[in-house]
Amino acid sequence: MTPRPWLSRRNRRDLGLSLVLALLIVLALPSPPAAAGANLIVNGGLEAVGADGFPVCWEKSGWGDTPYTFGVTTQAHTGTKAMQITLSATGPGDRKAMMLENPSCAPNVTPGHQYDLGAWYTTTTPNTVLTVFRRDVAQGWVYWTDLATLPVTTTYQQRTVRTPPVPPGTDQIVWGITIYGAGTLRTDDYTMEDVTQPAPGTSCSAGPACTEGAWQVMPFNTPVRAIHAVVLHNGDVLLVAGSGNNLDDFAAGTFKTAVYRPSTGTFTNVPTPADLFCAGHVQLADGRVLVMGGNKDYPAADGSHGYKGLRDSFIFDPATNSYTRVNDMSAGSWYPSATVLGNGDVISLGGLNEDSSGMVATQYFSAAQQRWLGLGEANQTWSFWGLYPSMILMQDGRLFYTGSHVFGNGLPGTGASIYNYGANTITPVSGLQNKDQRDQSMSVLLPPAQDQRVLTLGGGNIDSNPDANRLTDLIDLKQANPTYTAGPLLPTGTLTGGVPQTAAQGKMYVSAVLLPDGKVFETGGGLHNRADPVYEASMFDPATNTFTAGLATDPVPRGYHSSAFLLPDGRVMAVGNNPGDGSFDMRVSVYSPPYLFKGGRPQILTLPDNTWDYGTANTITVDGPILKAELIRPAAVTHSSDPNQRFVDLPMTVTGTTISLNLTSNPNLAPPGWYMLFVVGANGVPSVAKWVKVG
Ligand SMILES: [Cu+2]
Repeated sequence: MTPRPWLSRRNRRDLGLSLVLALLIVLALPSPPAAAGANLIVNGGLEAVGADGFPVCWEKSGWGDTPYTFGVTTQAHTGTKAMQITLSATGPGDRKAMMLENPSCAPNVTPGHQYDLGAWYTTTTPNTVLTVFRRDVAQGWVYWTDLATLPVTTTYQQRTVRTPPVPPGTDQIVWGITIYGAGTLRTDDYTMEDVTQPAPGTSCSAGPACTEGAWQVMPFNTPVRAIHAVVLHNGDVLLVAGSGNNLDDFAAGTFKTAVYRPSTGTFTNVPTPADLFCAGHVQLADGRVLVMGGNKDYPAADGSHGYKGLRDSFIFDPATNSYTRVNDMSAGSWYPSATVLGNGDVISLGGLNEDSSGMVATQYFSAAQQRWLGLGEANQTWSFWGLYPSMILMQDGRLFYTGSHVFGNGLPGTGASIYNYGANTITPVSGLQNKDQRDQSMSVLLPPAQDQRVLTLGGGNIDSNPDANRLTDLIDLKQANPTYTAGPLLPTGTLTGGVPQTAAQGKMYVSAVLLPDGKVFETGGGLHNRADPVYEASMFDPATNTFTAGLATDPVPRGYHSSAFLLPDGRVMAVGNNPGDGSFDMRVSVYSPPYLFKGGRPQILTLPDNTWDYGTANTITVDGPILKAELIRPAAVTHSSDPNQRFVDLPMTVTGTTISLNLTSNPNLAPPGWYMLFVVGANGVPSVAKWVKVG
């Protein structure tokens, strides 16, 4: 290849610029190695822009005196933004659309791995080139290589090119497209994927991330206080604040919702018709989200009343990003539960009523009638279930109240029970440890749902405010008279983000996320009422009933009003934190579990039919050996409560790379709705999900 005279000058210029930017912008964020199979580019679609109107995590780079224009154009490949550079003459010098050399923007890479770099572009000059820089642990940012010249095209074309193996001592790269001839270049929709296939028997080469996973804090914030999070079947994430625990916003009638698109890092604000702060929410069978109750009033300054529950209810439609009102509930509901049943109906229990007393009705939403039944139409026990009671649907249609709840003591008696709506009975369940210190514990139906086992983790008590505990409890709901048994203690955490503490720390406000490899990721939490975040994360294995301690911890504290949930690409997203000083953490963290550092991910190549009936076999094709397949119901989580989270095993019939997946005939094991379909390769690495509609 002919040496290009401008190469050395260009590199010098870039390094100077990068130093300035690094000083101005860089936060000391942890830098996880690359996660295989996901798009590693932050803001690859260029839709998220900063105050200057330029895409977040991108920069205008280049050198020389040739006149040029460099900006954002609406003539995009997708969305409404692309970068456009026009150079008036051919050299000397160039202009480059480059990724920022900033730890939270630059993609992390693993030495020895190869990556496919892709971009959509138009160009009127053949004098363009895809250029890559690498961060050398010893030398800092250095030029690495030019990978491709982009042929002239007036309509958007995609160019994808594979890197050579990343040199030793490299931890990040940035890349972009350079124009050095007279003409106009537009670029959009950048992608980057780890395509390394591990040699048989080769272990992970990503260092600590191989066993701990790795967190990355996104370079943007949520525009709303993310108290409620619902993963939608189009891959977006609904984030609901309502008044967001902010009295001024409540007084002003300022209620907020935003929809986050993980693939672009963009947020869409959604008009919010009522104060949905501390409402309930659940996905309906068609993928719309039923939102119920919320906040009618904050406590009176004179103490004459506490929080009051709204009766309002809405359906959020991901197709239009809008709320539509349905009929009112039969009682006000602040902190209500929401569980979808095998027939697609929804039961809501607990919370505070319109007069701030305990809500004792069973509120029942009929899917067929698309309305809440009146009090007299639903079976009633007139029992108070507490706030956000965790009510998990059992395979026989009954609801298991796990004892996880929000605020203060547990319910009288054993603190856990089984509720039979049809028979109108409540049967106590014994064995839950320390039931009055399980405030803001979390309960999950363990993978697979067919095993009918529930794990309850941690908890505290905001009234008596002891140190939160490390207790866990396990129960097998297949037993005739199930009782809880003590599980292993949660691993100890730290209070200061890495500095070991002498005291063993437990946690309330804990999050537990079902992962596609069949394990449960446990993260976040705090030691006391809206105070003392605990930095600890672990992996629970339902097959052995043990925790693996010492996983990477979220750099952001995640206490009251925080949530963590699974994204369709196999990563975990965490939002929210609302400590006692009334502040709210708007940062977004994303966790890549250890399985994303083990090289090639299996792919679901075809899914001929994504609407599955109960008891049917459904064919997919994949690109290699598959260990297992499952459906995971997308999150609808708030306050450590997501009783609908479930992992439904799909027994397989394998014929080479054609696999027949058998869906259970029991709707109580997989209530109707949209699910994420994952396949898991022989090395325990899951695919990216495809969406399947059940029922
Ligand atoms: Cu709340």
